[in-house]
Amino acid sequence: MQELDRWRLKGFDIGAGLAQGAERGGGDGWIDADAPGDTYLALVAAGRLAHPFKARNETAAAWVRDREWWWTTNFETSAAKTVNERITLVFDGLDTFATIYLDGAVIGHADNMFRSYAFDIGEPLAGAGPHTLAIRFDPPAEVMAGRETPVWPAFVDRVTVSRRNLMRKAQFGWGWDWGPDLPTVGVWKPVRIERRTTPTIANLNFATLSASPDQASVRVTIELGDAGARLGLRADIVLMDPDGVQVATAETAVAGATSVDLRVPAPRLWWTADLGGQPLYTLQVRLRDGETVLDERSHRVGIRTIVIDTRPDPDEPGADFFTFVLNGAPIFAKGVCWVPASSFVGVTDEVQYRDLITRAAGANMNMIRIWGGGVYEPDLFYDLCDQEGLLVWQDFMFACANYPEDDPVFVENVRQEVEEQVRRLRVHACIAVWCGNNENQAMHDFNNRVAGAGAALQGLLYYDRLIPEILADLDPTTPYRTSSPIGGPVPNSMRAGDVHNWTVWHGIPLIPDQDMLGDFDRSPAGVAYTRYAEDNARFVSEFGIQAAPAMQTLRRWMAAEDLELGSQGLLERVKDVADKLSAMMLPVTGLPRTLDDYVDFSQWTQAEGLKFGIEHYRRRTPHCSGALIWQYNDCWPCVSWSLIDYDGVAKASLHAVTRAFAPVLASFKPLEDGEFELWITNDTREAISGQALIDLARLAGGADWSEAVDYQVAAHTSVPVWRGKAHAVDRVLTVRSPTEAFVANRYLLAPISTLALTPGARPAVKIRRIGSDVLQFDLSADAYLAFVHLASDRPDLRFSDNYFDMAAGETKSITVSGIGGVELSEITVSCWNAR
Ligand code: BMA
Repeated sequence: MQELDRWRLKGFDIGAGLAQGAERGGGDGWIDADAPGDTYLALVAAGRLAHPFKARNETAAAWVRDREWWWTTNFETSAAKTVNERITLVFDGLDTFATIYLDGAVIGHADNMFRSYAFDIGEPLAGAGPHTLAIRFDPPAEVMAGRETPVWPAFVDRVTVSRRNLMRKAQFGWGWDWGPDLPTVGVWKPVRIERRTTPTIANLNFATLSASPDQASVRVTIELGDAGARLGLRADIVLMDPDGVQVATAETAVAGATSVDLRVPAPRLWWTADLGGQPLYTLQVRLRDGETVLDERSHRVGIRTIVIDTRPDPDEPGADFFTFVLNGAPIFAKGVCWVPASSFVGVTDEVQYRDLITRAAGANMNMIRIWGGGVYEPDLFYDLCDQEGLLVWQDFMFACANYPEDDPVFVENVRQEVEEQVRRLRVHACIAVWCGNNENQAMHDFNNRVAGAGAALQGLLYYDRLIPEILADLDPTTPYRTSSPIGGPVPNSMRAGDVHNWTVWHGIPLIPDQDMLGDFDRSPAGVAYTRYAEDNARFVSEFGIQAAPAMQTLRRWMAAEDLELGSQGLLERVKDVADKLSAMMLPVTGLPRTLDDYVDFSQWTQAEGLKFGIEHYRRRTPHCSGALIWQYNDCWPCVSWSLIDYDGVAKASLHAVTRAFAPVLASFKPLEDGEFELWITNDTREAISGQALIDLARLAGGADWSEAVDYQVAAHTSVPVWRGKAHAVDRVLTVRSPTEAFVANRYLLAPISTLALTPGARPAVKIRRIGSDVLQFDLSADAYLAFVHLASDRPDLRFSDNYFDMAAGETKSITVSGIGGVELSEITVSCWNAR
């Protein structure tokens, strides 16, 4: 195998490349590029383009999409082709409309960024070389010229402008309400030359058919590569447990696709991070012809069953459950929606993936939804989710649009894409559900009924027929949903399936006990996060609130003169309507007057709002069984719904969410009569019992009263354990566990803007070095402190907790770690009182 990772690229006027000999890499002006890589970033590195994320440069990069880009590389073949040899040029991904030239002659085309392409180059490769490989990428607008786009009438958006729905290309690249308009182009995945003389194992699958403590039944499927029709081949299958002990073996004849069922005694089951371990077995398959081994392949696999319980909910007539059941145990899905980690989709590296995925597991999450407007992520992503214990809700890449059904070439292109992605990903223990698209049915329904547009929905061919047929064949054991959201009398119904709650933030109407329709209400009261309390959804697969990234992140990317509220540079980083954030903040923090205020106010509002929503949804266990936040991460430095900004800096919300997602939750529920209930939510697999200590604490110190209540809560259950009165702007309801069985919690009795905090109070701080890369901050409070946080100019520092409140008399220790050491001078400590 020969990797082709060093390339050069050059832009031409449309149609001019060939005339200038680009197919042979001729002429000058080529710049270096890596594969996988990205054209914009190669131009930046060569000094030909100002970084599109810096200052106000996004629009200055608009010319890139309209050029004809050529990528070229040279290679030599080490040995001459033998008689039986196949020499294949494999592209894992080309973005998007590509014509491939080898030594000046066309050898193939590509038109789907989500597929790999392989070309037999045995014949054209005469001699050792050097050979020239060149790829012409045609501008999408040129390819699409004259093509009609199925759009929703009365809904003119970027689809109409970009015709993104006609291209099998990352949809968010054409701009989204959190992402810049920077459609990528280039070799975005690895390229290699493979030489083979024997049949190969093309694909391995491993599916758990059933699992009990005594025994699991698993199915191994082996698919052979192109020469697989050869007769008489056999395969040896070995399954080893995490300690390397063989637990099952089989020997079978193979041809085409062959399945073998194995029994695994006393299986060690794969669980999500919150519920158990992630034992990974090793599946090894050896392909042989007689005694000659032709190929070997292995995969790390997990034994687990997963189904979605959609039975009627006996306690809520007219509604059905929507509960993931892992290894027979119903679970509450706690997690986030994932968007590509960079606009430049080819450049996200292992360090970033590892950081984001381990932090999700560390934030008490157990599910990540890969949203349908991005990309199918690389194998590494799913390997990490297998290892960390995160289930993956996998959308197919269709989002917020109609998709053409009447073009057989497009349909076939989608078929190939779906088959390839299902084959690649189905083997992973983490894959919990396949999902046809993001919001296509819901938006269509909404447009038709609210906007009165009577257009047909185009795309059901994929979600209702093509995808489920492929899954029935290739992955029958993993659940499938036709869309997110879907279920019930209308797609976004609260009675069945999943819901996207955009009442909060977008003001999309929500009428309790009916379905989400009515008038938009974008007033501060209409979008207030307290409206999450009206949501009776069975599973919330999107809900969210925007916040600014850390000031330090803004400083790294914005022009100094734009670092103020209302500047053009800031507005360009808010891709949704900027006023919506004001409506969210107004009743909570009041409106900011400075950029520093804006960062703090928006982060406080987002953190408090998500906490409120999660606590509501979790108290509804088991009637509600999932809360996936929109959105986890960012593809560029911007103001968005993310919990972690583009530079990797956690917003206050990530820490609030981590606490609210803890397996056992103690939360106060405000009642309509002004009283409060304390609820204990138990997401573990065992019944729990313990004591909760409740205080009505004075902000200045001391408490009006303290109470201790005992609780007993069954697994996957939520119950009220106390009811009482509390009011006044200078008091706070607090709850804690004497045994740290749950995370301490509090309910502020007034918005932070009117809360009677002791002005100027700060934590007392003692700092100790507890390792070369770790500092410990011991904090103590004399009065109630809100929003205590540690900050740094270094985006790589990680804080064990941050943006928390401290009651008077409370102490807390925080560790700060950073690779390569952390210095005291790099960290500041502040809080809301001292603003
Ligand atoms: C949903 C998502 C995204 C969008 C988000 C915020 O519609 O699926 O399309 O970015 O809400 O508006």
